[in-house]
Amino acid sequence: MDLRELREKIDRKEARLAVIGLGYVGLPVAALFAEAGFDVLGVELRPERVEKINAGQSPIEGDEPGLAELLDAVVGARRLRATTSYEDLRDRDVVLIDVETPVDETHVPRYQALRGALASLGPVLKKGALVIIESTIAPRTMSTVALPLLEKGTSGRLNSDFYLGNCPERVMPGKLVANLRNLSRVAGGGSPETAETMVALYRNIVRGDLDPTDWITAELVKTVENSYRDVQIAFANEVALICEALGGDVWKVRELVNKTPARNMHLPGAGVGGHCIPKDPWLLVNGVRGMDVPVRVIPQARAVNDSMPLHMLDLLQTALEKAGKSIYDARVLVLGYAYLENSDDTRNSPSEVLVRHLEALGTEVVVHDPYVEGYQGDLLSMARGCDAVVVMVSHRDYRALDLAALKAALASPILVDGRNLFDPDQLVKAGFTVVTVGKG
Ligand code: SAJ
Repeated sequence: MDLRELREKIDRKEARLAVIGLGYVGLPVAALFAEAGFDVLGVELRPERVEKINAGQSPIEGDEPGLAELLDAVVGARRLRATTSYEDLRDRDVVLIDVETPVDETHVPRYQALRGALASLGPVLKKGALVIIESTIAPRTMSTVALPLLEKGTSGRLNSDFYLGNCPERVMPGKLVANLRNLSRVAGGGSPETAETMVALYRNIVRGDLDPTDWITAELVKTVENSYRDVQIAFANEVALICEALGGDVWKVRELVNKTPARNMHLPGAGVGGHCIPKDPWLLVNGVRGMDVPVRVIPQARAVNDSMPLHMLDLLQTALEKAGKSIYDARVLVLGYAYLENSDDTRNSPSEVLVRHLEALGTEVVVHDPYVEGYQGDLLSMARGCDAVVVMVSHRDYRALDLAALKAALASPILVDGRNLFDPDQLVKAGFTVVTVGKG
């Protein structure tokens, strides 16, 4: 099968698709292509997930609007099936790869899952099939990792025995299906014709722009867009530290700065968590590892953002000492353990860093989070006898907090606000000592 024949099969929706890795990216993508009318096979290593999916149930935690119904419909219509066996991929014309691409504690990408998927796929890949990596990868990964592994596994050559593309995903927990349908995507092909074929394929599920390009551009776009956000947040955090030292109010400064055209100062805060923003800058930086490129701003921005949970600890320690208390034997209530407001996702949570350091000091820590298993419960009873409260996440639930009741429960009315969630005047009126990040 050559690319023209594959293109025709895609246009007739006769192309048989596969998705390797049925996680929070792969599963919705598989379901959307099945809903569009394709026969989709999902390959997933975890048998319990395969079983659940083949029963039409979503194994994905959290509230994902539209996913459960979508899955139930396409599995019921027998257009989506899951398996643990790579052998079943032999008749697939297009194979999407959606496996994890983490970076380790030394900020080096760990491609075990990606290498494993490619090494298993090569020997069973149908001649002339199109392989598309959707995972976020460091620039040059397509040419230095994916291509060699597929050439070896297929004993074939690119753009004749197989075709290869990179189409980075742009999903977000809580909006998996909506983001996949609506956000634009970059289709990086191993040839212009491959990129065009990718656009024709994704047009079946994507309403946003589909921009054909090459591998390196696709790899750069995804890692750059998240590095951009990380650097912007770090800038806001650094301005917050300057404002604290000068008696300024970064929240007011930001509001007035953003009145200037072409300014978009981001939100300072208690830290930067999640599965994308803390990781993708390191993937970008790794794209030029070993090359003589002076990469400074991006790593420094990571350092600034990673320091913010510790800055929260400093603000807390100072507030306690001013009240004649010692952090070492204080009891502290931490509000929010998720990495993002109104989410149950705790990956790379700034709160985890703060709690670990507080406990290392001997502080007694109580953590509340209305969305995270294990941290739910009655906030006021958790506040009883605490010497301070630290707001780490701006969950909507906290806006309705009865401040008088909170003050009555606390041993000392100290509140450190890492997300400018509360109006300080209201807190002072309620008798609190307030410290807000970015306010001197
Ligand atoms: N944060 C700040 N200040 C800000 C924005 C975020 O401190 O101005 C913190 C958040 O509290 C959180 C972390 O950064 O701890 C990440 O927040 P996020 O809003 O970037 O949410 P994510 O991690 O889910 O980012 C995703 C990304 N989407 C993809 O990778 C496909 C990101 O590119 C999007 O910009 C972001 O969602 C979004 O805009 O919602």
